[in-house]
Amino acid sequence: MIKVHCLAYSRAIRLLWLLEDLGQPYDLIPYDRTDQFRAPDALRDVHPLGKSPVIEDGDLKLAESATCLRYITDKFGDETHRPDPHTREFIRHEELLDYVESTFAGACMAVLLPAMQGGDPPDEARRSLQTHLDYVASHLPGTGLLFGARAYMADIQFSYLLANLNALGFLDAAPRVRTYWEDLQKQPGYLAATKAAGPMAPEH
Ligand SMILES: N[C@@H](CCC(=O)N[C@@H](CS)C(=O)NCC(=O)O)C(=O)O
Repeated sequence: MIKVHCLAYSRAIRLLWLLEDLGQPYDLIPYDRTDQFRAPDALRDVHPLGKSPVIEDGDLKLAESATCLRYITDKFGDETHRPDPHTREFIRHEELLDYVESTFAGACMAVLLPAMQGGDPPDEARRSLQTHLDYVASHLPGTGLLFGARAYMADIQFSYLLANLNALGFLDAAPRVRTYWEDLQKQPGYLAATKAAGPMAPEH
């Protein structure tokens, strides 16, 4: 059974969403945040970077949520969380799945970190975020999720950052992205994962 080292309010909840969708049991190892909202030292005993998620499957230990999502779909032969490999949508989905942590997360953290400490994000960071939110919106159809009504891995990957942006009001100027986030929260896997591990974002 896959072991998921899951910090509170973290990207690890993405993996629980996928595992819940697949009906696969998992061993959830929960960690509380410190008073500074950091990972506890115990996570450094699990992985040198001391971050979450980390999964263990037998003697394999993996970090990076996008890699973990791909590992889980491949392990269970799942074909329902990404487009058919013979289609153009397949590589677009791969691009978006990688974009979330490689590029979008940096733009999000530049506003989230100051805001979480009660400060005002720099104008430059706000402008950059808006560029990224417009870019995300450009990939969304008129209604629903990125590739239809069901969540693919890229949708799951977006969820954590959108939860945190929304909690601090940063989706107010991006109405299409906000309805996307509202639709993501109706997905059964999201509901099951947050029931198991708590919300993706703290209340502010
Ligand atoms: N790119 C990594 C990011 C991992 C990461 O930064 N995790 C956060 C939680 S969402 C963490 O452990 N933060 C605690 C800390 O840095 O103290 C991924 O996608 O898994």
